[in-house]
Amino acid sequence: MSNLEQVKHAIEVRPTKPFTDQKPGTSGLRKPTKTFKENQYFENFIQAYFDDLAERNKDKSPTLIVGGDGRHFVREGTRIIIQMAAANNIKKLIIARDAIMSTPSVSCVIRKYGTDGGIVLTASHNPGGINNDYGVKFNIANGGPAPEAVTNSVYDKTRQLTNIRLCPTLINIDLLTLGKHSYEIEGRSIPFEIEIIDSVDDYVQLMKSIFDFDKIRNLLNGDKGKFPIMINALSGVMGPYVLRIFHEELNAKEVVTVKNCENLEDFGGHHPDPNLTYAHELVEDMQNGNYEFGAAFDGDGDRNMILGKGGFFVTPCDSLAVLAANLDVIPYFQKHGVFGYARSMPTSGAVDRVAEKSQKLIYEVPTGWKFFGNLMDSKLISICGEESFGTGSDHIREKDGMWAVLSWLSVLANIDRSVEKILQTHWHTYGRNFFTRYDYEEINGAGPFSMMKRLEDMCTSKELMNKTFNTNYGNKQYTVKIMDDFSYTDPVDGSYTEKQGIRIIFTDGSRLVFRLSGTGARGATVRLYVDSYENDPVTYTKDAQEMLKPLISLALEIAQLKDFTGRDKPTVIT
Ligand code: G16
Repeated sequence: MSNLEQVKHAIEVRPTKPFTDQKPGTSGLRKPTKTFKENQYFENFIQAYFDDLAERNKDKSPTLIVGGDGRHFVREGTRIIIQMAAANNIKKLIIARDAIMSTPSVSCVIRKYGTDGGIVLTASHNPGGINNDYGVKFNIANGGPAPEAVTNSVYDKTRQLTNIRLCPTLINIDLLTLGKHSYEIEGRSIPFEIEIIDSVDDYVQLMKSIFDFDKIRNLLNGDKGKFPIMINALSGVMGPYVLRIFHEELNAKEVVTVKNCENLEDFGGHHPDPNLTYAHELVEDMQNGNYEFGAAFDGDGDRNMILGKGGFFVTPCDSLAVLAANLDVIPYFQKHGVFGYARSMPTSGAVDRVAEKSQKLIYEVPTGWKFFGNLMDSKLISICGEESFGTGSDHIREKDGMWAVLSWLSVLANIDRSVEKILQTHWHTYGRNFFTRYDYEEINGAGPFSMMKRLEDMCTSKELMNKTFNTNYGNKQYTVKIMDDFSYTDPVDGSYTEKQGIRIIFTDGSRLVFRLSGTGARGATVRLYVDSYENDPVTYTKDAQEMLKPLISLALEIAQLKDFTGRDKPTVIT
């Protein structure tokens, strides 16, 4: 029942100074937490968003979802958003209990409640806490991340901002109790409403409508015996979702071992990025051979890492391809059918082979989940993924870690109980794309930018075209077929984006990609992606790092990476 408070809250217009550095990156604005907390930095960014929203909703007071990944300043940030929303003509905020909601869950509830969008307080896989990172990202009415047209417009407004609007007396809102509240605001013709929801409930309902939970329950602890698995939530937002789905809904406490399922403001010191480096605890747990399957999530629950028995690593590129090839085991796709597939440009071409065989469309988009939204809305694709540990489908408009795990368990329940065997069978059917990513994180100075500039110039001058490189590895030679700076025109709305990464494609189809990360909060992070296809079965069991050695050394030589960055090895290898 809605609870109307009798007090009238006044709107304060507070002067502010614009910042010049509030340009959102790959996925929202990410900065050190302290930056957001000082000098109304957070408030400015939110005000610019509300100004933009007002411009887009001239005849309407929007309703928004608000949630965050539980890191330091998420609860305080939510309280600031409440005060500012009331003063900015927002009709209603639907907020997760305790302000905690995974990114996929935000997307789920935007779609379920039909809201005009949402605000997600997260820096995703970046570490949290007062001395680490914070982030804000805006989602639109389809549930997906705001496209560049919106983020650019918000950015423009951040640079012209002169004041922020808020209701400072709107305090002590109970974020812990489910319910609806209304507040009278001076100068507003309609009350301001808040609803506190249990987003875990909504999300679990969605998962139960997609997957056959009985089948997954039977895999875990059924007629074929126990199938022990390990799930590590890295102290991010996923803990409550993991416990609810695996221990309650699937009733599999006995066989599903969980770790780090308490959501902590500093993620317990974890770097909540589910890769081989930062989720090493899961890798070590899996290496003991006691678990058939392992998975980890990132801070806000949209990324996932999948491991098989003994720590067998499934690259996110292969994960996407395997799921794409086996979607028909999932009731949602049996019902809705499978349209095409999509991947981000640096992601390996493994899913392209699945598309080719199944005669479905495949789209290659720039890095960033926002580029998949139009394709899903237009029913051009059903599943998409990125090498950065993101996999998802058109059930929502964000990548979805839990969805990927339940998809994998569905494949294991229906196809083969071994992750490694599923991969081997897949490679024997489609060939294998060997893939690796080298990250050189948080580099100070201009070096990375100069390196990219030089590579851009090389694209323009075409100086590498048709050039053959000999490597120090046997008689391996590579001839450059294409070198370009990736650009993309959205096939649905025609929007155009450029400078999305340098591609060097060789005559044998192998690819090198260089990009600067758009999610870091300090310094510059260089990413090098290497992708090479083999269809000789003898190679399928080989180690990716060994197989890719010639291409990696060639990449470092072409980019003169050490000279520009001062780094002689990456901080993370995937
Ligand atoms: C975000 C985006 C992803 C992107 C990733 C990596 O992930 O949502 O689409 O692939 O960043 O971006 P970059 O290479 O620019 O760092 P998340 O999980 O951080 O939101």
